[in-house]
Amino acid sequence: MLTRIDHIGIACHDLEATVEFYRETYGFTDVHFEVNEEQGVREAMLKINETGDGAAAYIQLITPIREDSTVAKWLAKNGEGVHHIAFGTDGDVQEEADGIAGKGVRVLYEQPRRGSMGSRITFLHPKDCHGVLTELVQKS
Ligand code: CMX
Ligand code: CO
Repeated sequence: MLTRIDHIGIACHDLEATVEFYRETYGFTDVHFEVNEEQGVREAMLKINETGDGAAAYIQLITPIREDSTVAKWLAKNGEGVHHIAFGTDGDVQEEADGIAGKGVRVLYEQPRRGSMGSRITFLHPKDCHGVLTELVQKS
């Protein structure tokens, strides 16, 4: 089952400056930096809240580390802004993806890949989701 918004992915040009904006403006001070070579991004996960069941929601700021990164292509076309939304799953992300694929939505990866903080992630094609690139996340 999809149980929550895990994060909103926002593409930006200057990661440090954008982190500073979220820190200064909203007081989101809990930040985790990571490089994901496979995804071609450097990212900052800013924690928004901590719910009673231990789940948290995040803002994921992403900036490309390579020119052929999908995020570099997206930024060149659209400029900075909301790039994707991510739903958290309470169980196996592949099972969730298989169920969604069975409804005719293209899942981008055959097997889940590594996401932030040891999570397992996969993506649904934006053209099958009314224009929204959608990620599924299983926490580690
Ligand atoms: N949101 C909505 N629509 C998008 C989109 C996005 N983020 N990215 C691309 N599209 C649309 C484009 O606008 C384009 O539409 P038109 O044909 O109408 O112009 C169409 O999808 C094809 O786009 P493209 O620029 O040719 O891009 P590609 O097909 O090469 O790649 C996608 C698109 C979704 C397959 C690719 O971005 C992808 O594999 N994404 C998943 C991985 C990812 O985004 N990683 C970064 C985040 C990592 C993380 O969250 O940890
Ligand atoms: Co993401």
